[in-house]
Amino acid sequence: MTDLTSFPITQRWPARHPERIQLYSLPTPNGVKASIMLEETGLPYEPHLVDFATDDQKSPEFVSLNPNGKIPAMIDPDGPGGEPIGLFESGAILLYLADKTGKFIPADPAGRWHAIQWVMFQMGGVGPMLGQLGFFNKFAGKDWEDKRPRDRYLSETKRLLGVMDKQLEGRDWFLGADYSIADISMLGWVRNLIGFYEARELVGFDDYGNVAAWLERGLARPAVQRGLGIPARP
Ligand SMILES: N[C@@H](CCC(=O)N[C@@H](CS)C(=O)NCC(=O)O)C(=O)O
Repeated sequence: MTDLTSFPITQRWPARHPERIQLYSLPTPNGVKASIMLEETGLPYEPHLVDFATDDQKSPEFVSLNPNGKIPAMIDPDGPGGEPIGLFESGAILLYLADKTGKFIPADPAGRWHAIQWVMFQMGGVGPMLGQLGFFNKFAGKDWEDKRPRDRYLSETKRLLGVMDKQLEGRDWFLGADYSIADISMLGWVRNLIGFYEARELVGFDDYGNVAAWLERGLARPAVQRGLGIPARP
């Protein structure tokens, strides 16, 4: 019987199936990277809802697994050498699950590095910039009279969409014919930009036809649709 009691997070979110991967998350653009990947790979896992309304992500139990206090985080009871491993940072989680399963990352070294490169592009650019644009367009920042902060993130978002659009010219997915963790890292962000963040008109999304077609292809995947709702909100 797998024992995860050495992970304090399991005191607040008990593992009913400790032999399965434990996911601590919420369906936000960073959270859904992990749930989509888990759904795509078919690995057995147990999702736990981390509720921002009660600041669960800052609780001592959560911070014991992720000192950065942000979702997603996970425990794989069957980590390297058969020992349990805890992980945070969605990019690291995607890479770990890709390596564990050999899925959604090319086997050849050059292709593998290209996948990592686009995941880094998402982690360092797409996530932070689109997230800030969301803040200034939809949330507290929208009331700021000075529009220069919003416009800085707007122009950077448009620039990034341009980079993505160029890469997707003549390609179904970021790496070409094969869907990969690069796509998984970005789908939730672009969906949020034009959905929840209500920035479709603002960024002129229809100017980025390759990105729009890619998003549609991604959202048509059943595992993506399932992952977008996991863990279910109360
Ligand atoms: N670089 C981190 C970012 C994680 C992140 O920003 N998560 C957000 C949700 S999308 C969060 O937990 N926010 C709650 C908070 O900051 O308190 C990753 O990719 O995992």
